[in-house]
Order: sequence, then C-alpha cells, then structure tokens
Amino acid sequence: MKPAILVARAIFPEVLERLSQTFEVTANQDDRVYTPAELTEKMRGKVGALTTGSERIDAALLAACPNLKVVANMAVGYNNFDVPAMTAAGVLATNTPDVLTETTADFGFALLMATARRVTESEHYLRAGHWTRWSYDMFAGAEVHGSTLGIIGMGRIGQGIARRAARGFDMQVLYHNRSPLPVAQEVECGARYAGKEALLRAADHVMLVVPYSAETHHTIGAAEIAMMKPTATLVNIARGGIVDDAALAQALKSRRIAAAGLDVFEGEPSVHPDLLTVPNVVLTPHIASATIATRLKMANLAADNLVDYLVHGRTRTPLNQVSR
Ligand code: 8YV
Repeated sequence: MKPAILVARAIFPEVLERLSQTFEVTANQDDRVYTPAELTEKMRGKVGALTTGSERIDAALLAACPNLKVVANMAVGYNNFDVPAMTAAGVLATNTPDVLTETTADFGFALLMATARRVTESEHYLRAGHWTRWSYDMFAGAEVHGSTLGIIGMGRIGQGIARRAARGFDMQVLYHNRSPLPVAQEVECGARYAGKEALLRAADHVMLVVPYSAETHHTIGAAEIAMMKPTATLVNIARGGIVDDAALAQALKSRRIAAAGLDVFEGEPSVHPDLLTVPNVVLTPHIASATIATRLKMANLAADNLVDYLVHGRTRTPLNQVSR
C-alpha cells in the first residue's frame, strides 16, 4: 500500500503524476478552496499534504489528523502554519525558499514601476476612450531612477529588489530589518541600514517584503503613512495585514501619499472596498511568484519535500525539527 497524501489545491498535472508514482494521492484539480472542516476531513488518515497559503494548519486540524507526518507548503511564506503546534504534534513543516526569489523581486519592481508611472490608471483612461490629446502633465508620475527606495524586510527577496534598484536604476537604497546585514552583504546589494522612521521619512518609494507575524501586523498604519513624503509610493508584495488597508485607502483618497501598488490584501481574496474605487492604486491578485517556470519549481520543491521525508526520512527545506 502506498502512503496516502492530500494535494489540497490544483497543481501542475506532471507534478501530480510524479507524486502518484510514490503515493496514493487525493487531489483537488477542481481547485475548490476547502473550508477548515472540509480540509480536516480530507486530511484525516493522510501521512502528508501539499498545501498553499490558503490552507490553515492549526492545532485543531492536527488533533483530528494523528497520522499526519509532514505538510509541504507551496510558498515561501508560511503564516498559514502554526509551526509550534506542528512541532508539538511531531509534524514536519516545509516551505519553498530560494526558487521564487528573483521572480518575486522582478514583480516587486514591476509593481513599483507601474505605481510610480501610473501605468494601470492611464491604461484605464485610454480604454475608456478619454484620450483625445497629449498634454504636458497627463499622468505625470514620480521618478524611479535616481530616487530613494526604502525596503522594509531584507531577506532574500528584499536583497534581490535592492540589487535591481542600485545596479539597474541608480537608486539610493535604504533598508530596515530586524537586524542589519553583514557589511559585505550590504555592499553587494547596494543598500544602507536605516531606522524605520528615518526610512519612511527619506524614501521616495517604500517597498514591503517582510514576513507576516503578530509583530509585523500593521507595520504600516496611519502613523507610519503620516511620516511618508506626500509624493511617495508604497508597494506591498509581502502579505496582507502588513498594511492597515483601511488607513491606506483613506491616505490614497486624501492624497496623503501619491500612490500604492498592492499584490496582497487583508482578508484576501476580499479587497477593502475603498481600494477598489480610488484611482491611485495598482491592484494585483497575489501573483508576485506567478511565472510558469517558478510555480513549477515551487510545486516540485514541495513534492520533493514530501518524498524526501516520507520515503527517505530526510528533510530538504524544513521549518521545524521533529523526531520521526
Ligand atoms: C504563493 C507567496 O504563490 O510564496 C509565497 O509566500 O506568497 C506566493 O508565492 C502563495 O502563497 C500561494 O501559496
């Protein structure tokens, strides 16, 4: 009998096929997002699961699934996992670091450019048939090259964005992180450490790349927005909840800051209704890692994590330590 696993969301058929050679796979190629009760039911009796950010693994689910040994998240972020509860239950947690770093940094830059240069706002204007003549200030935005970028969260993706900014766009890069990087690494990515307030006051553009946790909840709220330049843009490719979306919508409405680019939202896939009506925000549906090549690498790494642990007793990209 092959060990039984759940693949909780639709994935590439070739990855499913690969997993089926080793496991008895319960798949979800219809891609319905399970309620917590449905997820628990589907997970019951399984030894492993491949999840995405939409599946919450918590103590209640773990208590109902005593056979579970490993959950492999197809994401680098893992705020959908209660890791201490998983460790206590002896369940290995894994994620997909590295394979999405450069692709996600590319997207951070795309969103920065689209926001500062008002790409989607001007496209909507054109599509609506409003474009009748050229004018000197039509959709005039903010300079990107040569400006100051403030990055909050300086992990692998933050560093990738810093390199793009410093080397490709001649930007001054400030970053804020729990702890400063070693000097050699700062030099390599062309970035300088700053306190959060100093960064917010100095930056022409602020980019959020910090993992979500209780400590980083509402890293940017009304008080932080009040420190930013009125011409500044804010880009969030990290997680919903890092920004107070209601406060941001209000700031965009009153033009307290110039514009925002958001790939992630509090309570997504719901989006704060005021963000849907203000023109000076670029909104994308959590697609920062979405290239076919990268998503395939993420799916394969999640699959490797299941095979490695369940078949070979090895760990590849673990988030906790458990004894088998
Ligand atoms: C995922 C992400 O697509 O890796 C992450 O943390 O946010 C995205 O790359 C998303 O979480 C689905 O699992």
